[in-house]
Amino acid sequence: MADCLFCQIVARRIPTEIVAEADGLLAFKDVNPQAPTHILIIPTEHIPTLVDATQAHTTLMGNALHLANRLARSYQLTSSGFRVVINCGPEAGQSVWHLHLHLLGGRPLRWPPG
Ligand code: DGP
Repeated sequence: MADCLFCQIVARRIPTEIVAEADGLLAFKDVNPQAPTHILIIPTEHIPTLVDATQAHTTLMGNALHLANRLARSYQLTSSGFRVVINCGPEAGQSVWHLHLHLLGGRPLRWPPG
């Protein structure tokens, strides 16, 4: 999608600190980090929101969680803990309409979120 920011990142048209690429997924550092580790995991395919993910995306979504697991290990977050978040829709604060998982860690994370 030409007008999608994250599709532009997938196409390498916007410079980004990419940390992993595998299984139809790209992981890169969030430009506005909310924790010492804040990584976004996106499908390279344009899927606007979690609501648009279908049964055909089951493996992709499983791989996204597995990549979050792998990155949490490589950023040494597993002992202290970490959070994986998908904001879906306006009231959840979704601002980029390309499905993404946030991997957050490296500081205490409050619950419930604001
Ligand atoms: P959300 O609010 O859940 O839609 O999260 C979108 C995230 O995307 C937000 O934490 C900031 C991040 N972001 C927005 N634009 C860019 C960008 O150009 N590069 C990178 N690396 N992250 C971006």
